[in-house]
Amino acid sequence: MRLSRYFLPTLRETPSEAEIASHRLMLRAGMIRQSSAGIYSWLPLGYKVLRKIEQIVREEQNAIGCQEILMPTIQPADLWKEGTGSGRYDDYGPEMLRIKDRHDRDMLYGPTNEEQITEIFAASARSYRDVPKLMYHIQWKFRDEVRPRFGIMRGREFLMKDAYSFDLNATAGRISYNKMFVSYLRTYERMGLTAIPMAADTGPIGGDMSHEFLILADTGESEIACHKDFVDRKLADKDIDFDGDLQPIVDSYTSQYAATDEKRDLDAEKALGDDLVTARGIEVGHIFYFGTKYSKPLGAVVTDSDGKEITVEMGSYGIGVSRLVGAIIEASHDDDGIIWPDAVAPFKAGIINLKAGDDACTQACDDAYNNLLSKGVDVLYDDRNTRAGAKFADMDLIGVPWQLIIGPRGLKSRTVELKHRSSGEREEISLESAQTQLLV
Ligand code: 5CA
Repeated sequence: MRLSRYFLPTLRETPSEAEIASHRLMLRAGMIRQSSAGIYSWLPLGYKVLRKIEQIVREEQNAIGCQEILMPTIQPADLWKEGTGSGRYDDYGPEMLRIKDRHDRDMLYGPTNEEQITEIFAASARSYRDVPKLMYHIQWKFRDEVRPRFGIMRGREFLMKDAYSFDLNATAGRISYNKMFVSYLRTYERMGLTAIPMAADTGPIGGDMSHEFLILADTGESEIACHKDFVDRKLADKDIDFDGDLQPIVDSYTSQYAATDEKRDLDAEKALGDDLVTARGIEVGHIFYFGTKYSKPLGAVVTDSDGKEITVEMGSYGIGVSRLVGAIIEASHDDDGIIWPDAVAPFKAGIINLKAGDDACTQACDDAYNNLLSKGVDVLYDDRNTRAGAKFADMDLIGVPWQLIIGPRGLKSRTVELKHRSSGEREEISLESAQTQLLV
């Protein structure tokens, strides 16, 4: 992409309404634009990152046999009402956006999809052969939050991955829960994040087992406490057999102390002594096991091998896809801007033409750009006729991991500078080897 043609409305000034770094940087980097409180448009750069995060989430869900579907954003209220549905229509309160269609029928903009998916499953499930099943979708949700804030971090409209499991009994349900638990650890790791699973309250979703996944950040909304081993913990086993027994991995994570505000245990914390870390965290995922809470009222029943009717056991598993964009920035930025982890970076490399008016320099930049593009490297080429200083600042602000800086002086000896955004290191190397380095 040539920057001269790219819609990248960056801001020099810090927007006054933004209280935290990620919100500030997303506005300054031209990633989003507010439409109304807690509702945002995603501009090219922001949307590119959102799609990369979404794709990692998708790949990891597919890897555990969870199947992608797409349910609508608008649902009939009957699915939620007492008598015809789950019965939580009234309990959900003012967070739910309630709508009437032209026939005066009650509809709603989905804040989550337990009811909808249970209806879909119940319509065709017959016997024990129809379970286990895992399904997910990645769809916009609406919750009329009391205090939408921090940009897309606590939005009213936000993108969520929500998955649902259907099993014959609690033992099988636990296996599905464990699959998601371990898959989440892997999903966040791929994005360069260390997420800590913490026992959590279930809130309006319900159920008796639940874990939140939090990443540590000073600006997080939750106060947490955990064993210090969690802080940089990585999954030890990279080749996880998801059809094998995952309980030991789950146990190894859940046996160490980690709790959000409402679940904190001061005695346990005292016992940890110097091993205790208290911090703030951002909730990037939440998983629930709630048995028959939805399958019972919505009639999701199968017969077992003896022909006896069994109400299926369910769980639901959410990841805040749009929130992750902000969470990653909170975890990875400096005074100059965003530092994208490679896996979610909007572009792998940038080319900075230090002298757009110089024919030889422009030719060298054009050639490098075309060469890298032809080899499949996603490059942002700053071909604008502006000051070098402004180009450096923009490339750092939007956080491009590798920056190829090409100027007439270096070109005399066919050398260029290759800058690594995260380490800040700059290396003078030949134009050719700089390009080779970007191919790996
Ligand atoms: N049905 C369940 C799981 S599928 C559910 O809705 N869980 S949730 O309420 O915890 O939301 C799942 C994830 O969505 C949260 O962990 C959080 O990362 C994200 N999320 C929730 N509310 C918002 C919001 N207002 N703005 C941005 N992300 C949000």
